[in-house]
Amino acid sequence: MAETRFLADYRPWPFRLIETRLDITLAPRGSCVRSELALERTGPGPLVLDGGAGLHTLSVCIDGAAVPPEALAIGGEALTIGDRALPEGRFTLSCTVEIDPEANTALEGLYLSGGIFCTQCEAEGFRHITWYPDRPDVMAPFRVTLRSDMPVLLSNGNPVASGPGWAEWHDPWPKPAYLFALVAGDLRAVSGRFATSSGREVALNVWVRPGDEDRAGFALESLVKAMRWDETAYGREYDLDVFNIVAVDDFNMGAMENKGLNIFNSRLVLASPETATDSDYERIEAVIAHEYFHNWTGNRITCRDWFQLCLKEGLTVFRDQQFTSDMRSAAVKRIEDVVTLRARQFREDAGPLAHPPRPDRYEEINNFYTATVYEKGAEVIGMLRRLVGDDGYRRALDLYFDRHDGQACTIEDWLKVFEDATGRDLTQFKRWYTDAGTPRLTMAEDWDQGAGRLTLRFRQDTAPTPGQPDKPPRVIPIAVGLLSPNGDEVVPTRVLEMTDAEQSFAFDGLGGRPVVSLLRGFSAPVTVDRRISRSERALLVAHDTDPFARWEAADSLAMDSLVAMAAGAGSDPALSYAYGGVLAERAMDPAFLALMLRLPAEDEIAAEMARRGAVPDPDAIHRAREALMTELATDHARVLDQIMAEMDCPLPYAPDAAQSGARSARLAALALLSRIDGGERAQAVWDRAGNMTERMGALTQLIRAGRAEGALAWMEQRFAGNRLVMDKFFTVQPMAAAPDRALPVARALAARPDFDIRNPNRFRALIGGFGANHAALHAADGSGYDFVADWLIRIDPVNPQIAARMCSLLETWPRYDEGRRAHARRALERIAALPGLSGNTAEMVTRILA
Ligand code: 0A1
Ligand code: ZN
Repeated sequence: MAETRFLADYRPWPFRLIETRLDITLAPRGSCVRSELALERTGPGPLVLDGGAGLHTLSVCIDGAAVPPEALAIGGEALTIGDRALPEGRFTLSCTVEIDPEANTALEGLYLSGGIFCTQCEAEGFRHITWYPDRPDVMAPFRVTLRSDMPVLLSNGNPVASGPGWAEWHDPWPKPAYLFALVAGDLRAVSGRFATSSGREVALNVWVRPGDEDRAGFALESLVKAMRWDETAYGREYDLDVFNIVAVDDFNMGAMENKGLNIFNSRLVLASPETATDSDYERIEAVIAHEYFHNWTGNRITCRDWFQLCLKEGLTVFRDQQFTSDMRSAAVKRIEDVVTLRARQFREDAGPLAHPPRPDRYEEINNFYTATVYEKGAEVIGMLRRLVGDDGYRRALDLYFDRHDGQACTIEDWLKVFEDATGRDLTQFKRWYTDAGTPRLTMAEDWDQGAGRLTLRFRQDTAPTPGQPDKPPRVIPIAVGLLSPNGDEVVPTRVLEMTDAEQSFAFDGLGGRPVVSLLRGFSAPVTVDRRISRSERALLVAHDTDPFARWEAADSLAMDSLVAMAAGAGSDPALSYAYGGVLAERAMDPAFLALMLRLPAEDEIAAEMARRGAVPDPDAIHRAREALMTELATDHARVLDQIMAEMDCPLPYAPDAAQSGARSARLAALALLSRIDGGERAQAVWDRAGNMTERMGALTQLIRAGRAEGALAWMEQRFAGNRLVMDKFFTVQPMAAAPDRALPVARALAARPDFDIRNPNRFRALIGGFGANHAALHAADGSGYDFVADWLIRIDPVNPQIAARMCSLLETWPRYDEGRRAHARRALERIAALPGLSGNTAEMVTRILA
C-alpha cells in the first residue's frame, strides 16, 4: 500500500532548477531520454529525484563526469545523490534513461496511441519519462529536441528549428514537469490564426489522424472563441507563437493543458453532425475552453503542491462555466451545472469518499481529480464572487495575476488576494476549502400580519464526514426573492449572508404574506429543507422570475412525488397540473422547457431518499419513475405531440444553443410519449433522423421499448470503423435496457472482440453505461456489483487509473438495504484481496469500505 502524504509536511525543494534540456529519441520499444538539468543549491540535503520502475538508467553525470557509485542510490522511486558529491554553486546534472512506450498500458508518461507517441504527465507522469524533481513547485524553461522518423514532432512552447527526423522546441515560460508534453506521429492539421489584443500573431493547429480533418473544424472555432473571451472577460492574452491541440484515441481523462500543446481525448475534439450529439458539441466547446483557460489559471500560475489542485481546477471550471453561459443560455447552463453537481459531487460528499476541495492527505493524487475538487471548487468561487460582487471579483483576479504570475501558489494566496482587493476577512469562508460535506440548510418562516414582517429562520448542519466529525458553521450566501400570492415579485433578489449555526433575517413593509423564492441561482452548494405547500411550489413553478429557482420548484415537486411513489403512495395530481402549466407556456426557451420536463434520475431519487433517512429500493424507484412518466405522457399527449412537431429543426444542422435547445425539448417530449406508444414515434424519428442527436434520442427509446434491433444493426454497419460512435453503441444499450435485461446485454457486449479494455473510452462506455442503469447496478442479487467488480479486477493490471476512477460506481453502497450492502461489500473485498492490486485501486476500495 502506498504511503499517505500530508499537506502539513510540505517543504520547499532545496535546489533551484534553472533550465531543463531534453533530447529524446523515440522508438516504440526503447526510447532514449537524455536530460540536462541546470541546478543550484538553495538549502541543505541530498539531491533526490523522482522516477518510476520503468526507467532503465544508463548514466548519471554531474558536470560531465559520472557520479561515483558510492554517492549514487537508485531505489524503487528515487534517485539520490549524496550531499558531498554535489558541487557548490551551479552545476549540470545529466541523466540518460531508456523507456518502453509500447509496454505502457497505464497511459501515464510516454505511450503510444494508435501509432502516435504522446505523453500524459499530470499529476506525476513525468517521472515515468526520466529522473526529475516531479513536483509542481519546481518550474523551469524547457528546451527539447525530438528525434523520430514520424512526420510531425511537437513539444511545448515555440518551434526553434527542425530537419529530417528531428525538431527542436523552446518553452520560455517556466513550468513544472506535469505540463510537459511531446507528440510524434502521422498527423494532419486543421489550422487557423489568431491575433491577440496586443497584436501578437498566433498560429493555431488542431492535429488529427489523416481522414479526421473534416471533424476538427468545430474544435478550432471553439478555440478562437475561448481565446477572444479570455481577453475580454479576464484581460488574459496568449503568450506563445503557436497553440497546438492534438487528438488521441487513448487517453485516461478528457484533456490536458500542457503548455502550448494541449492533448485531448479524441471524443472532445472530433465532431460532425452525423457522429456527434448536441451535448458532445457543447462539451467540446467547454473543454477546449477549459484547457485554454488553464494557460493562465494553472500554467502561468500553478499549484505549490497537489493538495492545492482546486486552485487551478476550481477556478478553471468556474471560468469555463462562465464562458459557456456567455456563449449559450446562462439560465440553462446554471441548471445543467447544478444537476451535474448534485449527481456527482453531492453524491461524493454524502458517501465514504467525501473529502474537502482542498484535502490535507492522500495516498494517490490521481484519485483526487474528483467532482469535489473540480465542481465544488468552482461553486466555492461562485460564492466568493457573490459575496464580494462582480467588481470585487475582477479586482481580486487582476491582483492574483499581477502578484502571482510565474509562481506556484496555495489556497491561502488565493484567498489573500480577495482579502487585499476587497478588505473582507475570509477566515470563516476558508472552511469551504478545508471542510468536507454538503451543509443542510433548514428554513422556517414567521409571518407577522400586523407588522407586515416576514422572518426567515435558518439553521445549518453538516453531517460528519470521514476524518472530520465536527463541522463548524460556514458562511452561506443565501439569495432570496419574494413573490406575492398572485406571482408578482415584491422583493427582488437579496443575498443574505448566514454565518452562524442559526440565524434569522427579517423583511419588513410587506402588504401580505409572500412566497419565498429561496437559494436563487443556487447561490450556495447546500441542500434545502423547508416546509412549503404544494400550491406555493406550483406558484414558483409558474411565476418565479429566477430561472434556477423556477426549475428547482418543478424539480422538487417531482422529487417529492417520486419519493412518495417509491414508498408506495399514489402520484400527486398537483405535479401533472404544474406540468400542464409549463407545457402551455409558449414563450419558454425550448432548452429550459426540456429541463422543466426532465424528471430526477433514479440515482438522484435514491440519494434523496437516503438523505431523508429512508432506505431506497432501486426496483421501486424504477417503477415509480416509469409510472410517473407514463402518467405525464398520458395526461399531456396532445401538447407533447405539438411540441415534437414545433421543435422539428430546419436544415442545415447547427450545434448552436437555439437548435440544440429545440432538439432537446423535442427529445424530452419523445421520451415521455415513448412510454405510451410502444416506441412508434421513436421509430419515426429514427427513420427520418438527420443527425446523431436525434438518432441517440430515438435509439434510447427504441431500446427501452425492446425494438432497437434494426437500428442497432444499422449503426454497427454504418459506423463500424468509428470508435467514438461505437462507444455510444456500447453505452446506450446497457444504460437504456430494462433493469433485468441490462446485465445480459452488457455481458454480450463485453464478449465482443471490439471491447478493447486498453482503450479507456471503450471500457468507460460499457462499464459506465451499465453503472448508469441504477436498478441493474443495484440488483438485489448482487449480480450488478459482481459484474462491475469482475471488470475492475481485469482492468486494474492494465490501467490502474481507470480502475480506480471506476470504483466510484460502488461508492453509494451504504445507502441500500442489508442484503445489497452485503453483496457490495463482498464485491469490494474481492477486489481488495487481489494479489498485486494497484495502489490507486487499493486506496479507493479501502476508503469505500471504511
Ligand atoms: N488537468 C486536466 C485533467 C487531467 C488530470 C489528470 C490527468 O491524468 C491523470 C489527465 C488530465 C484538466 O483539468 O483538464
Ligand atoms: Zn482542468
